[in-house]
Amino acid sequence: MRYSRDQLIKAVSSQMPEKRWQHTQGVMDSARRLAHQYGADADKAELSSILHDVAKYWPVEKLKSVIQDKQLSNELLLYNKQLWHAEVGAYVAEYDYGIDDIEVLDAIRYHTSGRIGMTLMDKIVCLADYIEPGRDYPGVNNIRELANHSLEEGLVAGLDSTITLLVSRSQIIYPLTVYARNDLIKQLEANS
Ligand code: DGI
Ligand code: FE
Ligand code: FE
Repeated sequence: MRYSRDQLIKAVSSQMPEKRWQHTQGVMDSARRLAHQYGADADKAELSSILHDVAKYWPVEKLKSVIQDKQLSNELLLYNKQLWHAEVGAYVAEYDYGIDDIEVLDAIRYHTSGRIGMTLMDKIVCLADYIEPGRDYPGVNNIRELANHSLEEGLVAGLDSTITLLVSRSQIIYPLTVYARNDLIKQLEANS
């Protein structure tokens, strides 16, 4: 079945606590705004945002079994469980909600980790997730300001804040996050 925007919103919002749905709405608004500013398709940015955290409240065992059974990135299982909802979210978007746009599916899949060669849509959704109006963590206003003039600078600052937090807790870092950050810095250097 093909879902209309309203049907999708209804289906996704009913699967999460009110607070998480408010976060999702914030990401939808921020992603639309970034898409307008940086020349991306605002409807696609919004669609990716509606679905980006669809699997956030799945039980860990269910996330794990989908990653194993559907042969998604098994490597992900070696890293923080908080990364798993992104990969499973892309799967759910494709198979439960009939999304076949690879730009949208990848923006969902990489919204937490980032990746090397992030597309414009990947960048917009990942950064919108960092700066949506409901976010409140040390440094968020600096990331919001950077986002006003550069997607890459905003993302480097966002990924740095995540990496710094993980380091401060002596937690494992998913290597793709480090690669994503390094690649964005290389992009900035190439354009300077
Ligand atoms: O789902 P959200 O809370 O909206 O945000 P998210 O999908 O960006 O992140 C989920 C959490 O994953 C984030 O607070 C930090 C945590 N995390 C754990 N290990 C890693 C990681 N995030 C990244 N980017 N890389 C990691 O290795
Ligand atoms: Fe997420
Ligand atoms: Fe999110």
